Amino acid sequence: MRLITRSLVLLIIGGLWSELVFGAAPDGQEDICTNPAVFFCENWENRPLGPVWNFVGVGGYKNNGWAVSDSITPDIVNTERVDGTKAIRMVTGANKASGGWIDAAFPNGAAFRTVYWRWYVKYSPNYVWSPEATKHNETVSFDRIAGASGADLGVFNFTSNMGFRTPNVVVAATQKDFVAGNPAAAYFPPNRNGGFSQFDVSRWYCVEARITMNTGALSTDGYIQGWIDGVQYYEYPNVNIVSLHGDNPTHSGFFLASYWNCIPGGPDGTDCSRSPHPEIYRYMDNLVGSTQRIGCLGSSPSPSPAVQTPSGPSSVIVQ
Ligand SMILES: [Ca+2]
Repeated sequence: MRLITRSLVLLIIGGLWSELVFGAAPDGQEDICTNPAVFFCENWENRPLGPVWNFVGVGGYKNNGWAVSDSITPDIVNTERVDGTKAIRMVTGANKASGGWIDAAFPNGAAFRTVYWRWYVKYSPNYVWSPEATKHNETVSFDRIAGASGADLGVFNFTSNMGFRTPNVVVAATQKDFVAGNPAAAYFPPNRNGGFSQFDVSRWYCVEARITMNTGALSTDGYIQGWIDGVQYYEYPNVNIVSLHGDNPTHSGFFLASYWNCIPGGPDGTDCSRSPHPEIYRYMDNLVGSTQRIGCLGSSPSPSPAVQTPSGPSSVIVQ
């Protein structure tokens, strides 16, 4: 599943940012960023236009700054936005598998068993979905023994797999069923409120994932929920999310990918001769990480349901 090889270098510069905030959030961030439960914010408003490379490692309010893989893309644009004037444009070049990734460690070295994270996403009018996997965003989770030099145990959120456009709220390449050769069991597709068939192009969506890691490597006390435009389409209590590299896995950062798996694949899914596509964009804005439900801009989200009927991902047929 995970075809990106990378050496994660989390650049942390700058000083301490005051948590004592009154009124509007600093750096032009959205108001919810002043909530004590919110630990991460990025809406690109205090970032320069052009390549993200321009501000690699530069932090801000509840933001440690980004590590960047490519000097050209992704970039900050003013042609699309949810708030303010700017958004990030994730670029997948014509007949390419990737246009670069960026990632950020949580401020103050924080790591959490449970994270909620919400962002807005919009696909360009010419966007096409991969016949294998269209990546999206991921939580970063390291091997607890090896640390940042070890394997990334993160889980992808709102990805699409096997040529189908239905987004799966979590795809974990280190989930036990995935490792055992049954990747569909780790997809966690929409299973509530009539399901959600696909993202359309040329419109913004508000998406939010809640991921509670399992405590034991093989235990099934993880919990997954997901919302699109404030509607809960995903509900998976009692699941195993990460199975390798020990007990008590945690989330420690966010990762934004432009990756698009090509067939037949080549060594890293980079031979796109049999899966040609144009240059395509995925815009994103208003990224927030929290230990509580976030909701969409201008909304008051309902709390997470307290009691749910157990249903593991293996019982769901992937469409
Ligand atoms: Ca913005």
